[in-house]
Amino acid sequence: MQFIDQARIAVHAGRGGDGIVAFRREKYVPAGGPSGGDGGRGGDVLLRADANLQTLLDFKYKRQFVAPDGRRGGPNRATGASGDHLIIKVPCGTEVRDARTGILLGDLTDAGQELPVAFGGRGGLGNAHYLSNRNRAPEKCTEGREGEAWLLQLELKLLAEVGIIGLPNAGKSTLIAVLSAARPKIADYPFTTLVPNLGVVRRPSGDGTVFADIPGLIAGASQGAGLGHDFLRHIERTRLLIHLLDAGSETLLADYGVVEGELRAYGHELDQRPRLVALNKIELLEPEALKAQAQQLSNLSGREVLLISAAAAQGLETLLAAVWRELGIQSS
Ligand SMILES: Nc1nc2c(ncn2[C@@H]2O[C@H](COP(=O)(O)OP(=O)(O)OP(=O)(O)O)[C@@H](O)[C@H]2O)c(=O)[nH]1
Ligand SMILES: [Mg+2]
Repeated sequence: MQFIDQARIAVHAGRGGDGIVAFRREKYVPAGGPSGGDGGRGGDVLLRADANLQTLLDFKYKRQFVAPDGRRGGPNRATGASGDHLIIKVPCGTEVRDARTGILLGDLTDAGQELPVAFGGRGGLGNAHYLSNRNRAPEKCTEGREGEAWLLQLELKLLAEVGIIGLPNAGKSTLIAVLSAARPKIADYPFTTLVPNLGVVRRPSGDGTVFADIPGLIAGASQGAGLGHDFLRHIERTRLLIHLLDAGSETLLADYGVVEGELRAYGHELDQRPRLVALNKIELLEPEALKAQAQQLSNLSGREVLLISAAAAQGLETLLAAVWRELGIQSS
């Protein structure tokens, strides 16, 4: 699945309708006064958060959005119809910036939330407005104003509820592949994963929960080393992290420390995020050696250590049960 989490769109609100010049012409009314109506307002452009959308993919194909113009004024002081507002649906969690200045215009977090991004132009005034004692038959009217036009930068932070983190090669992509329909690249070299992979894992209730396989973190990721920093940003909104480690590593405790240290260094309270610790590739170890590794890691982390093999599909049910428990989702 391709995941686009940035898009740039141009929005143009409707132009106001023009005011018009008209005079009353009625039977038995000799000198009809000015009766030109005002133009209608141009339509606004609004963004609305929609729970059914998960990506900004649609904006790859459609990037220009123009709201309808207001209509011209009519005779008999009739005001022209206003342009309808144009509503653009975006996924929940979309941040909206002015693309030129980078200024944050809003953050659409909740379904149904709306953000006006371009206001329609005012309608022009009809000549009925210009009636005065000195001028009983004004020929003057004004044009509608142009609607606002903006270039917007949309950014969607991944709304994965569960992030899988760990050093390169820990088996994060293998795990998301075995849990979901995601088919990320898997290889025995570090930094195979360059952008987060999302996968939907079915909950016991039938709904899905989005898991994200985050590119490997290395020491210094929080300062921008490796690929980690960009993607630490993406896990800011996860509710739960699975810290995955390679059970066969000879530096297991140091491995654990590196990733935890990066979470702390990144800030934004990432290190406060609930997390599970899982040892992967357990099928490669003798039971005694595995027990020793798990015990040491449990002592260091102060957490229960889950034992899994993503490749051999072992321990996955226990892992998922722990995930649902942490998320407060009933398992069956
Ligand atoms: N034996 C064994 N190998 C595994 C297991 N899980 C993953 N691997 C292997 O470990 C290597 C790395 O797996 P990936 O899933 O690409 O690791 P990753 O954590 O996504 O790595 P990066 O994307 O580089 O951060 C691959 O060769 C996998 O086949 C496992 O449970 N057992
Ligand atoms: Mg990977």
